[in-house]
Amino acid sequence: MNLAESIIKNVLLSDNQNQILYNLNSLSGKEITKKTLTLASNLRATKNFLPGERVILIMKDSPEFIYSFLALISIGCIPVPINPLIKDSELDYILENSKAIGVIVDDHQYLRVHKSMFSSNHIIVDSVIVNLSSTNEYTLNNYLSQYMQESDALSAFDFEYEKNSPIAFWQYTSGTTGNPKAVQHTHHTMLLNTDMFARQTLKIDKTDIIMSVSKMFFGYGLGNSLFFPLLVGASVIIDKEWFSIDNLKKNISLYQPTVFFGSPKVYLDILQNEKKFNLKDFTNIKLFISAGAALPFPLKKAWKDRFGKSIVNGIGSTEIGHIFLCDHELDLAEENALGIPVEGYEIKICKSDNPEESIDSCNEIGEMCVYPPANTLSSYWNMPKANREKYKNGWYFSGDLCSKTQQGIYLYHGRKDDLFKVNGRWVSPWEIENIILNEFSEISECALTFHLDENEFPSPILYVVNKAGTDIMALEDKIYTKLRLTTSSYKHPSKILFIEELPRNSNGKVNKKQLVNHNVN
Ligand code: 3SK
Repeated sequence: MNLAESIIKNVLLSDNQNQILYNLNSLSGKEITKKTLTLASNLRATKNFLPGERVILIMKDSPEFIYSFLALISIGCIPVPINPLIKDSELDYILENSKAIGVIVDDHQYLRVHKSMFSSNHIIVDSVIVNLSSTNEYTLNNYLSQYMQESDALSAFDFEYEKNSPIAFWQYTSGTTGNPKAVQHTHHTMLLNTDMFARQTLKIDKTDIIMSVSKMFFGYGLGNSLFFPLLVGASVIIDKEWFSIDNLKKNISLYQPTVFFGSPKVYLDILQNEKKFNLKDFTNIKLFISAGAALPFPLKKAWKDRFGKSIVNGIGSTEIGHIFLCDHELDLAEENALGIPVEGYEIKICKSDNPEESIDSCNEIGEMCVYPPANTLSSYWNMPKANREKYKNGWYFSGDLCSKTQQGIYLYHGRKDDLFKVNGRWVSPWEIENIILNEFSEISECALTFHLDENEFPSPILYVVNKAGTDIMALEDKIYTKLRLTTSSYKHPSKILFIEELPRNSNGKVNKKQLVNHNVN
């Protein structure tokens, strides 16, 4: 079943009254799907928007994001949403790597996409929908001008494109090599996750009003704000602004959500600004969910003490598509407890990279591997080596270190490799180290790692071994200037420490673990 077809038919042919609530406006789910069909029909008539072709979406959360994304899937094109704050150099990489034939941008992104395409020798055109393979340019309004009647639109449309490709959409994720990898998702992935996680586990239904702090360019936000409401029939609050406490408070009091998707950092920010909130603000919210990073136990406890409701802690990944393990309705005592698998997902702990060699005994630590429901296993685009490493016999190797208790509860023991998350987003040390070593000949070695701040959130720390006679203050300034120009700010070190040598293990490899929480004061 085509993913967009399921959503559109579910909305148009049901009695769901779901609303997209935004910016003091609202649009019904039916309006969104009619726009989707109109845009899809007109895109299909445009040369180059052919099945299997990738189209990059650089948009803030908006109704336009939703119907552009769905229209592309409807005609077999593959939408690739990316963070609107992405650096131009990263955008260049993705444009090149994806071989995208088009870009859909919202107005504020318009000029920077031009700039980026200049630098990567793509064809420059003036438009909001940019067709990279020709000099055509369009605005969404051009496309929507031949508005079709709902019934004509639906009956005239055929969704037979799944035959050409099982892939519905891509999401880029950072990997150990530093370059982002495109995760290819099938049509079934989010149909199943919505059913298993949103409908059956969380029991979200059409009476709910969903609010997600995570934006739709990220897998967590895409599920929360697009798939869950449109497939379940719930309403959703979307906001193009980035998260702030004032904005959050405004949206809560304006729209009264019943389900709230946040991250550990968001819950901490709310607690730190608790004077701005009162219990009344949260009375309609029956479910608080956290994902994107490990939820520290003291934070979970402080939230319950303050607001009287538990936060559901979920573990998900871009490769699986959404949350596959959580602690919903489990009152767990262990501080590092993650919970149990979401129905439909099998989980085992492996002690080697052979999925058949799983750990049966309790409390032994290994890598958590996930076997998703039929037809929902993803893969990386054009990365055979990474595919071999992460996907084996239908199992996805998550890189999370876990153990299992006798009661079947999974416990967390950190990440297998050096990657770490800052505010829910992956930081690849290699990427930063490479930039620095390439740029500064006065640096002989460097290592990016992290320390846990006073709230137990990871914060990047850069260790630098410099050559004798270097002006350290000037070097520090130059490093920050370089990083500001080339990478997103969440990857920047909160501190740069100059040391004499990096610790090494017996094989001569840098031992980063020794640097984690090394004295940084
Ligand atoms: O936690 C995550 O990293 C994640 C990524 C994609 C989709 C959903 C989630 C929770």
